[in-house]
Amino acid sequence: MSAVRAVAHANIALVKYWGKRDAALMLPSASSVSLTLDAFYTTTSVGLHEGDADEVSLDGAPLTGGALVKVERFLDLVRSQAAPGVAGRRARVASRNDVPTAAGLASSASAFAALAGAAAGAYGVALDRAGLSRLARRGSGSASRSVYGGFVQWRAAAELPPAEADLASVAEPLPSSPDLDVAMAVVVLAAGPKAIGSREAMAHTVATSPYFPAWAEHTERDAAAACEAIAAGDLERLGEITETSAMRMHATMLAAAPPVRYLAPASLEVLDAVAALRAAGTGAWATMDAGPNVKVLCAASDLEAVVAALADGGRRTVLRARPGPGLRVERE
Ligand code: 2P0
Repeated sequence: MSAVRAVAHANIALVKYWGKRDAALMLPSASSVSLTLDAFYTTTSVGLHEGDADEVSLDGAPLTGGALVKVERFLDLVRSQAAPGVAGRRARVASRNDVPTAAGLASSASAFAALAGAAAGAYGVALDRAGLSRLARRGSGSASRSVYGGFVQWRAAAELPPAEADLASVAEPLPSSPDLDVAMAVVVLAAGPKAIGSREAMAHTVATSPYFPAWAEHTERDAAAACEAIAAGDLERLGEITETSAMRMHATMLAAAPPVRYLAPASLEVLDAVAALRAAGTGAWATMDAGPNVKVLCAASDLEAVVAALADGGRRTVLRARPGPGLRVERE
C-alpha cells in the first residue's frame, strides 16, 4: 500500500481543556472551544514496511524515548482496528512541523490530528470526520479539535458513562456568523526553565487543586456561551469568555499543591498591554496555554494595530495567524 500524507493545523482553545475524567479513554472533564489557525501546521506521512519496529522521525531526526512510545501506542490503537492482513505490519512515520519561527509553538494537537489521518489511511481504517476526531483524541485531547477548521467545539459528553462518552466525545465545527472575521496575534516570549508538560500538569491539577470542581462546572457553561457568541458574531462577548477562561485555568493550576505556574513576568506585561489596548478602544483579548506565550484574539481588521502595539517597537516577536482549515488527507 502506498504512503498516506496528512496535514493538520494547530488550534488555540478559547474555552480551555484542562483536566480529564478518564485518562485511559482521554475523556475531558468539560467541553472546550477552539480556533484552528492557518499559520502553524504539521505534515505527516505514514507508510507500512516489512521491518519489525515502527520508525518515526520528526523534522528529519528519529523520535526516541517517551515521545516515540506515545506514537507507537497510538499506532497500536490504529492497528487494532485494521484488517488482519495489515494489522501486524509496522509503520514508517515522517512528520514535519511548520511554524514561522522555532518558537516552541509546535503542537501535539496538529501532530496527533495529522498522525490520525495519515495512519488511518495507511492501515486502511475507514473513518468519517467524527471517527478521525475520536481517534485523534486518543493521541492528545486537543488534537480532536484540529480535525476541523475555524471555530470548533469538543464535547465532553460528561453526562454519559465513560463507555458511551468514548463515542460521543468528539469535536464538531461550529456555525459562525459571517460577521465574525477574527485573527490572532501570537506573542512569542522566551521560555524559561522547562516547565512541567501539560498532560502531567493537568493530572496534578485534577488531583490536588481544590478549585478544580468549580473550574470544570464553569467551563461547561463557558463553552455553551462561547458557541452562542460565535453563532451571533459577538466578538466582544467571545473575547471576554476567552480571556476569562484562560485566567480561570491558570488560577486553578496555581491552586494545585505544589502550584503549576506557566505565567512568566513577561506574560503579565503582555496581559497589561492587552488591557491597555482595550482601554484605548481596540478589541483585543488574551489567552495563554501551558507556556509563557500570549495569544491575542482580535478582529481581522485590527490585527496590524494589535501586532504593532504588542511588538512594542520590535522589542517582542509577534506572529500573525488567521483561521485555518481542517485536516486534509491524501495518498502519496
Ligand atoms: C487546550 N491545552 O484546550 C489546553 C489549554 C493546554 C492549555 O490541550 O494530555 O496536549 O494530550 O490530552 O491536549 C494541551 O494538552 O493534553 C491542551 P493531552 P494536550 O488547548
